[in-house]
Amino acid sequence: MNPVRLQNLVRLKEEQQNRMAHISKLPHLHQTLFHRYAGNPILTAADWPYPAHTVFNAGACQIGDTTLLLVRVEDRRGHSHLTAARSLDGITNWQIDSLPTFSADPTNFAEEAWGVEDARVTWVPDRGEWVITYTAYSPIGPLVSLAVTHDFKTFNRLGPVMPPEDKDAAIFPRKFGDRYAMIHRPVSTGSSGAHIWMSFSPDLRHWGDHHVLLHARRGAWWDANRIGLSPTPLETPEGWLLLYHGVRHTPGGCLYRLGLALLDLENPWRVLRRSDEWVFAPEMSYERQGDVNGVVFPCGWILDEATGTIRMYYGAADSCLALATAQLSEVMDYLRTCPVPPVRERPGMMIP
Ligand code: BMA
Repeated sequence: MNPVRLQNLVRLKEEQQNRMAHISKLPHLHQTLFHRYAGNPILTAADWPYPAHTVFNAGACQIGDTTLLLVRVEDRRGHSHLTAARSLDGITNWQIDSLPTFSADPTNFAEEAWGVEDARVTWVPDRGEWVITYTAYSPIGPLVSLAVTHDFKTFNRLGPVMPPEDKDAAIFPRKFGDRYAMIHRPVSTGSSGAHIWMSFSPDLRHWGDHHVLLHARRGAWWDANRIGLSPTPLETPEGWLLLYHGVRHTPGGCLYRLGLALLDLENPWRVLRRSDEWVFAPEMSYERQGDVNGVVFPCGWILDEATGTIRMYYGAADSCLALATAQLSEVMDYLRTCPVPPVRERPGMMIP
């Protein structure tokens, strides 16, 4: 080859390599709040003591020294149930119930005909029990159901609390005034998008005072058109920490990414901060490829008060379960830099 041409080719190659090296460093310009556990995924169907197709989207709670995950298990009919996995370090040596812990009961609860999915777990001190919100799925559409338990062995169903379509629900651990509060995500055709709502109840069964808490943005935004709560709200001295997912529709399919918000401690309908940018997104192969590509979907996180570390458990690509950790102090520092949405004086409708 002509030496000049060869020299040009070498120079072009070097330039390209330099550009690639620069681009591969770019993600580090963004602050990384949530750090993936190097041994991810932490649980897969291969770990299951009975036949399972996929295991993902687990609710999480801490019971004394034990971390309990209430894992969504999909069988080879495509129906889901929930099974408890327990671990002392919250990372390894999971003891998985040998049979489904919480199965659909379509005989008594027809709304569960196609299974139960995506549990969020809240300890409610004034009731002395765990309250589980989950998606009950059937031909009438997905809706929010509640069950309570003391031991994750026996459960008492409170039944459906929201009509379809509604998902991504969790209740707060304490009352505001004399009412419980729940976050959920109804979907209605003809609306400007699927937004995150808040509702109140005196008894966990009867819900009212419904209003939009966080609006899905529009257009090019990462959280345009469809958003939903991810794990149960986490109480911090500065407010309730929310992690929520935004669903971006792309020609290649949906992308599920996560953003943060902060709610007022005593008036949780007031949004104090909301991140403009997503803080966690599918990047690793186990998040990018699976039954549903490009999904990170946490339903549970646990704060270790002693170390200030948050353990976020998330379903990856609707196929397996993974773990990422964050320091609460860093998350709060980040939130303090996020925009302050318009002030809301009382629970009530604000139309975007
Ligand atoms: C949502 C929920 C989740 C699921 C996600 C991605 O609507 O159904 O259970 O992980 O879609 O498929």
